Amino acid sequence: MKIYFCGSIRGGRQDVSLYQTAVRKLQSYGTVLTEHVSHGELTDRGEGAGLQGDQDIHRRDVDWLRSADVIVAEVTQPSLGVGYELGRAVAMKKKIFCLFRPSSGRTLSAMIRGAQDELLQVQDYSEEDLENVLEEYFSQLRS
Ligand code: 6IA
Repeated sequence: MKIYFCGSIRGGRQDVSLYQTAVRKLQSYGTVLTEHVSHGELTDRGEGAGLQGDQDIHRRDVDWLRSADVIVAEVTQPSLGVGYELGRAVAMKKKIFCLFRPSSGRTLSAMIRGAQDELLQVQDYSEEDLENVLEEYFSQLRS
């Protein structure tokens, strides 16, 4: 299974340790195409893994999105890039699992929470439940 993980880069790297936990868990279900999103050395200027043109990043990411079986997005830290990826993924009729932490004090965009349907699911969770909510989603996907 090919999994596309979305998390904030230039939107802010505050949740990078959670992205690492999510990616590690997701790797037990398949290939995570976007493992770099969880790399600690990647800064909010998006420079950590070496220089690459934004057009190349966009082209490669949209190709990966097209090839993905499922999209998992941590949406607590607002990110234009993640919102864009989700919009493209909805248009591609992909299965999408969005994870949001109410304990952040933020309110999730209505354009994400309001997009829930049979393909897009929004899950509120707390940090210590991250692996469990992923386990539940993927066991239901496989059944
Ligand atoms: O607007 P943001 O930067 O927060 O958008 C983050 C989302 O866009 C992530 O889910 C990524 O899939 C994608 N994205 C944004 N910047 C990059 C990027 N930057 N590389 C790959 N995907 C990106 C440059 C780092 C690279 C040299 C490894």
